[in-house]
Amino acid sequence: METPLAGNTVLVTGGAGFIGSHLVDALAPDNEVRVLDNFSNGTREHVHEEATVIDGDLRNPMDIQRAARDVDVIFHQGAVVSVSESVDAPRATNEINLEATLDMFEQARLEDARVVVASSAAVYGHPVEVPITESARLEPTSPYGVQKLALDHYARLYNDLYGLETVALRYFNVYGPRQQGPYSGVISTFLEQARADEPITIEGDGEQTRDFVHVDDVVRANLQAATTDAVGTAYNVGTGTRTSIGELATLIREVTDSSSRIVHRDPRTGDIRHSVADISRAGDRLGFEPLIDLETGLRGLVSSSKRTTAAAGADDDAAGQGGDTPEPVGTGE
Ligand code: UD2
Repeated sequence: METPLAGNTVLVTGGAGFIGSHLVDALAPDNEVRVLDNFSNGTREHVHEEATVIDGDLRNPMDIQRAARDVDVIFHQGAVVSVSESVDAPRATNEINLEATLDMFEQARLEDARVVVASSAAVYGHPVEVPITESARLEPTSPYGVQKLALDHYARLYNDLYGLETVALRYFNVYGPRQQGPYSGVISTFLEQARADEPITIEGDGEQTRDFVHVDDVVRANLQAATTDAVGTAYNVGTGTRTSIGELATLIREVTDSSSRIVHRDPRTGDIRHSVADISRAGDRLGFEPLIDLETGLRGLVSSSKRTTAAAGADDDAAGQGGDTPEPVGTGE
């Protein structure tokens, strides 16, 4: 991937996680990369070998201080990404998602570093209309969404009040290799079901829509945010294309060549009906353009997990065990 950022010292928090580890892969060839992760959800094997790993906790200001020393750019991806966990524990998740972000901003001021921070489509809650622009109503429906909204506002405020260079990226439904953990998102759930020839379970009527954006496009948006002059604001990061969950189920059956049945169960309580990004601000000011359409992304995902499975099988064979280890599924920022 073409990297507009080179010769810098950068910190990626959550750099062992889903999005963070892909970002590290893109940055490592041309930059000095540090990763701060506590490996609660991240995976050490996913961290690029040239990155320096700091096994630390976002709740510990000393770890933040150590990780951010002399950096030029901080990509703050580390977070508790589970909406349901935030509902169960608003206070504890706020500590990680919001308070630690404030510590990160404070440290960035001392270091005079730019901060690109992971925000979320969760800031919008139930949208009044789609596609959603950045100036749409902000009414989150979960503590997670409130935490992301607060950090998104703080990013703008730190730019306004203190001149800190900040950019908040509001991710829509991100998917791609290495998505893992108990809170995995519909694409990895459907892929697992299709591969196991189990029924693909649609929650509700399947007419609800989402904007699925490939992690490589999300990485591109981060790199553009790291070099843009248009700081102090938030950008939607999606594709601008809406896909219904029913269409997704059919597509996943196709790309996996599966004969799984598609079944319906009860809708999720409080589910967002339609969500799709208006990406014109990111297009105009960052030059952001998503390059991977859903079908291409899903086909890539299927073949990359086949390669992972084959490699794991070969390793196991070498150890005399045989075996079949699928790519783990889940989410992370
Ligand atoms: C996404 C983000 C979340 C938050 C939220 C804000 C992911 C993984 N999550 O949640 O972090 O930002 O947006 O609005 O990107 N579904 C099924 N069958 C399944 C699983 C899911 O039908 O087995 C449906 C589910 O009911 C929903 C849709 O698929 O309508 C997407 O679900 P999701 O959990 O992947 O993501 P979402 O949009 O709720």
